[in-house]
Amino acid sequence: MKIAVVGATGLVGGVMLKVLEERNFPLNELLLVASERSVGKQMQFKGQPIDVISIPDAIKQKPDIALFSAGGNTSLEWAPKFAEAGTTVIDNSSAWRMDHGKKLVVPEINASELTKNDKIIANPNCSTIQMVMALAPLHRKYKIKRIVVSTYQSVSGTGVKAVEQLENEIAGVKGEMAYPYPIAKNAIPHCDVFEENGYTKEEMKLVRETQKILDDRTIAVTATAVRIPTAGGHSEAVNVEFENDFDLATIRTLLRETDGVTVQDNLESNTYPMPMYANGKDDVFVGRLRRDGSQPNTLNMWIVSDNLRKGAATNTVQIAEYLVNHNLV
Ligand code: A2P
Ligand code: 11C
Repeated sequence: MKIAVVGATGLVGGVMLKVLEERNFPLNELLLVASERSVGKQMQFKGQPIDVISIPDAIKQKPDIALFSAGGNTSLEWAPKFAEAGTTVIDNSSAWRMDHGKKLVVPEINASELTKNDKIIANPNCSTIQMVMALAPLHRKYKIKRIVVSTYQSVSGTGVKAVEQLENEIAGVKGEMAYPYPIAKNAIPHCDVFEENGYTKEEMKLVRETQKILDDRTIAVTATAVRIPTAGGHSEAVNVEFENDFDLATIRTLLRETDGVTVQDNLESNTYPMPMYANGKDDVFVGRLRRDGSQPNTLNMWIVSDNLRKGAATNTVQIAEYLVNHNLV
């Protein structure tokens, strides 16, 4: 396999390289691709130096798969050109997610939809991935009616500049601002841009992407997305109403049996998921499972995951692994 990582010098690109290395992805050639600014720089993969190349140079080399994390505009412009050259693109930006002809894939849930004809495959948003990982097995058994989700999102979701803003503020150093306000000692109810309906784009991703991945437009979703001063790992308080009644013991069993989900829920030992411990791990951690006594068939839960791993790089690499293992490239 010849694999290209487009956006290799970025935050998610760097984690993609780490994940490819850790999982020993079956590749015999790796192309590291970034903007013209980075062409000629050297990066390391498995201890070997590799020169960063431009997108046009990468297309000429016709990689089998290109993992994209270079922003929505780069994807819109270049993913179709890779696809024309025969490359399968797995795109981490929001550019193609809601496109009718494109699959939006969390491998544990819907990779079986993929065929050889899917040349541009979309990777969902981090907040959506961790939520549907925990909800998909419950939806299959009890059928979800409505989801109310509030997020507590790490600055790493915004990018390097935001991580630097938080570090500078903690160190008491003046620097560039990625947010319109300080983030240290603060909570900013504003992730991504505002849409005309008064919600942020991040909030609407939780609505639209969840319905698409779970393949059920009848699921009602409403979201509030908040940025908090954590360095890695998004958290979510999720209130979910089912059509059918459940018992908590079965919910715990279902989640324990779900690949990629770890239940951390023991009140006696103060065990519950936290971003500090989810950071750097690939699983989605679920805890604080409890019945919502205010209405029937409703569950409260707390979901935490590393937004750069399962929320981005790991999920993208898992899609690539699925394609390779099923001879779809
Ligand atoms: P570069 O480092 O050369 O700017 P992040 O999400 O952390 O900001 O990273 C974005 C990634 O996307 C970087 O690797 C960046 O490369 C890359 N990138 C941004 N714009 C382009 C572009 N027009 N063409 C190719 N790569 C791009
Ligand atoms: C955040 N979820 O934490 C965003 C980052 O749609 O791919 C990823 C944005 C996206 O702000």
